[in-house]
Amino acid sequence: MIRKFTILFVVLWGLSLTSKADDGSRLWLKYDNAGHNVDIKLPNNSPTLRIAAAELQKGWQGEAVTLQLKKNKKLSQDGYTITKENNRIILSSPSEVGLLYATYHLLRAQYTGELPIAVVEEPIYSRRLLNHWDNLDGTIERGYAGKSLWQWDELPEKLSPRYEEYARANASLGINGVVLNNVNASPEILSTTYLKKVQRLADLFRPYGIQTYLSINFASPMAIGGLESADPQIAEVQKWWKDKAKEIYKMIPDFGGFLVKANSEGQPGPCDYNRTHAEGANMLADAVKPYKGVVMWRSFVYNPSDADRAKQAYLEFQPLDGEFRDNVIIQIKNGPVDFQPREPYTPLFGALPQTDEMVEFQVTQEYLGHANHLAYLAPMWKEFFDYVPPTSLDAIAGVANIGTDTNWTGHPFGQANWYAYGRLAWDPSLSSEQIAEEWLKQTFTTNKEFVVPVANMMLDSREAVVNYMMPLGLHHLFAWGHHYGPEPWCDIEGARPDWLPSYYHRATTEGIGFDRSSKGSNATAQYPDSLAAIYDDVATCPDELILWFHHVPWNHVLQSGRTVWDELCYRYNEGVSQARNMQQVWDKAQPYVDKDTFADVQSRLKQQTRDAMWWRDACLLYFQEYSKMPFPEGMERPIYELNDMKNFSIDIDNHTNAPNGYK
Ligand code: BDP
Repeated sequence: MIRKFTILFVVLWGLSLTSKADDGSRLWLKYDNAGHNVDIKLPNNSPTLRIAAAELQKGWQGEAVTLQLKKNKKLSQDGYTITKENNRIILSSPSEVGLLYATYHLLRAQYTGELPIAVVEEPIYSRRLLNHWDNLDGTIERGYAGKSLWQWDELPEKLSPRYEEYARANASLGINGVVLNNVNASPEILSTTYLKKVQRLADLFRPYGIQTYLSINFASPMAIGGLESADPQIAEVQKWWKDKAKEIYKMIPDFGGFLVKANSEGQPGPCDYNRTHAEGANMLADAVKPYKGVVMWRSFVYNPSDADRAKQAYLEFQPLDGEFRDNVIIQIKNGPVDFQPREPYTPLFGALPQTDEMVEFQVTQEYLGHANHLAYLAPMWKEFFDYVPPTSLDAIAGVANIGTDTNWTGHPFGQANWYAYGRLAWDPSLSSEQIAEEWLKQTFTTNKEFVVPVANMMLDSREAVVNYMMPLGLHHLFAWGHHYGPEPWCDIEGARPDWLPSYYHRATTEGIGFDRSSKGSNATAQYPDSLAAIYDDVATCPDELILWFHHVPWNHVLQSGRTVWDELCYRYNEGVSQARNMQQVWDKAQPYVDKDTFADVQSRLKQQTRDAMWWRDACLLYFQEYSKMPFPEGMERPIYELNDMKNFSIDIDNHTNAPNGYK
């Protein structure tokens, strides 16, 4: 239950942040109170409260502030109130970290022009996590903003100043847990050598209210423990994990727990020993239970031989409901395939009434143009919450988009996705628009000549990406390997069929789309009855998802009144126009933005528009081979030949894994 009551006193602070050169490194935390000495009262001098005081001293321009620790039966631990008494602002919370959150609330309000005088806030989830897919060698799986923040070679002796900045940014949003390493986990992370490094980071994050978690490799007892098996039913294996947990908790008493990718994409797991996911998860859960740790067990599993990939997580996990320990949380990707620009929600949500569930969003834009495309993702996450009530979940995770780049996220607007994820993890009822505006005002300027059009551009951007990449429920048309450009024709000998686009689009001269209705794979039956009926019927399935759930003839008439072929042409073109439009909006933003940031975004928008045309031409020319239908009247024509498109490729820069140009 989220309790929330805010009275806003709107004041125009007229803060403009453009006077200074700005390399993006300060994120949305550009506090500057011009040396104003703030009168602050603290209940004690703990590290957390010292951070709160320092933040206020750095950035608060208003009256005196009192922070008070106070039991409040109506508030959860992280909750807080903000009130005003006798010319003092009173921040009150049952916990120190709640006071830190209240501090950030106050500072944010100052920049968004709304001075709160009666606020009651508490987060919807007690676990709000960021997952890093960082490898121990410094690379990041699906990372597009430089290398890993964690300087494993220097730890535990040396601490990069960025760790503290990172913790601060997370705390300012209420993110309170970080998984440091990739789900494709190296067993080494559990070695004593690495645990000492992890301990150092955990110590640093603690005052910011951040708990540390690790991804583990299920075969660790073999890889680093010298055992011959990792079978969860073997006593020695169980003991190994218990001993490991003991070692970890001795070093990190508030360690959060384990994140596990098991029996997925080649990772080891309990199924290697004919055990279930529940047996594997429970063994780990038992090991961390005495210390209040949790196991976040991922449901991202699919086998090449089995039926429809979109059905597999449900098929595997739904029968296990009721078998998991109470400190296991099943971590489920928002969509049933894999972080595509648009997917329906994964039907496993709501199908495990006796098991804790959490959603995994992807903040890094693996399938939405990497760090080159502007795609503001709050609307995508809100769309998920339209179907899966936030209160039905027990926790939330987002796969981070940050790295060692000076501005943290590569694309300056990537910061907005980190910000939006954190804000929604605290309060999923916030609107995409409010979050965009908050971020813009704190990051650039409060001037509404800038904020209004740029927020609108952000709000349309994800739909633009869907349009020029994969409209109407198309999915996974990506080029082999890098998941950046289009390759609907991709066919690699010997490749798993469910890693090839044709598995998903199923284009023939008859029609296009994946029949997941009751006449096909029957994935629709995994949804609650009312929704299943809508998705199952080609006449009621929304156009946005039609090719996800149905295989339809090219001349099938959609709800829009157009044929599938015409609608595809229309949407791909719409996507290109939307990208072009973003360029125009951004040009008008020039007076309000640091010169280098302006040029950087401008150049990325050029690339985005070129890519949009690449996507449109590649997909339409390819599908036209099957539809054999002409482009609709009045529609802009492709400027490439299909063969050009087939030979078109990009270089992936080894360092950032980001595409850096065309060949
Ligand atoms: C896919 C990524 C792959 C990840 C996998 C996962 O392509 O790199 O390891 O998901 O989530 O989206 O486990």
